[in-house]
Amino acid sequence: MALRFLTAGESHGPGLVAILEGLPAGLRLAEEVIDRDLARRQKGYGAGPRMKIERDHARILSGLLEGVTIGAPLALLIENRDHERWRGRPIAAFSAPRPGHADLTGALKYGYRDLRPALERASARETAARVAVGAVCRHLLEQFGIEVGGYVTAIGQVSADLTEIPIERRAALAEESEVRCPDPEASASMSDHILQTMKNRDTAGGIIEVVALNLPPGLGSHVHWDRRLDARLGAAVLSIQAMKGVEIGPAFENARLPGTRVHDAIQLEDDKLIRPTTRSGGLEGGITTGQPLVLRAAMKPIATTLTPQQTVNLARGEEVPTNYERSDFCPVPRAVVIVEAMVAFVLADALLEKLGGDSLDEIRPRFEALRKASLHDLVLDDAEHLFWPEE
Ligand code: EPS
Repeated sequence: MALRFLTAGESHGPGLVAILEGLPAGLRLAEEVIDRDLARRQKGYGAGPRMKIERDHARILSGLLEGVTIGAPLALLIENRDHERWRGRPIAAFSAPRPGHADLTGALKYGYRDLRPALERASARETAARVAVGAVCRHLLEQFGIEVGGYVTAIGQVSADLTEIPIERRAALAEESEVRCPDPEASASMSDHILQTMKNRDTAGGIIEVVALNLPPGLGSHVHWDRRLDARLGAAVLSIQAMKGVEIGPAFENARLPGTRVHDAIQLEDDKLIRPTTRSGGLEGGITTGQPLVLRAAMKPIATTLTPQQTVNLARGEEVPTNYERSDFCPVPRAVVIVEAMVAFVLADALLEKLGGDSLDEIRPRFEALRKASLHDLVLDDAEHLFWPEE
């Protein structure tokens, strides 16, 4: 692993902190680059009232001198504006866990005297810190022409039809939609579905697709389970609050088809190796093929519902309905930015691991020298080999 990060902070505490370690020196960076993604994360139909309170801004506390990284850890601070309303005030007991949240499992594990500590750290507020880290990683990838973008493909029962929209245009089109969906018709139905969900005092989940363009072949590896890029992407995305499924390309659809209809043929055009279809999702053997990388994430409807659910008051030992905690109705449009962030982090890590080097100046020529998907970059000798000689 070349890059790593930590986050700290509670949802209603003073703020969130992230430390990103492993960035090369020589990357020009401004807080605005991070704030742009933080603002995108706050915007989306179905967000709760908290997003009207916060104006997320990341302060870069270290690792940057004269606006350029120095190879040292980058420390980021995002203050919680909402904290003012909580500081110095007694907070009512919270003893009835919400089914599906970390309230019960967290309390069972850590032995809390109140469920709030579980809620505070499990909350998706923490994803603001991840998005800040992801924005820096995205900025690094952009230095090499690699783009990461995402969009919503389904909310509840409403699915987008993306067959006519080229993969390169989807993320930009999605930014024009309040539900971050590039299909305008589906967008309108998704907004209706979210409105209906709010009226029903319920929550809605959905599916997010993230695409990475212009990746070089050769990131990740087939040689060990924890170096396979699909595994690293899967773990990173499943670590996001409420994400319960990940697929690379149309994996679940592929599982129902015969092999001859699933795999992307290999063709020769001049001396370039061409793949006419993209069903692999851009990864073969845990390694990038050089095609667009496509990842989908399934987000469950969040656990905090206005309609009470059945639970138990753990302090009093009696069955009770859940109490409503202020929350989102459908965070799926906002969560696109979080999935992008985790994908950008994994790809930046894999790129740095592949290229090595301590500064951008050192890394750039290595990127240019990478093997491309063409015959003249390969060294096959078409000869017999004695791979396992007699002892
Ligand atoms: C969340 C509940 C809401 C959301 C929060 C996640 O927070 P609060 O209880 O403060 O209203 O707004 O998301 C964020 C704060 C955020 O920044 O995305 C939860 O229960 O997970």
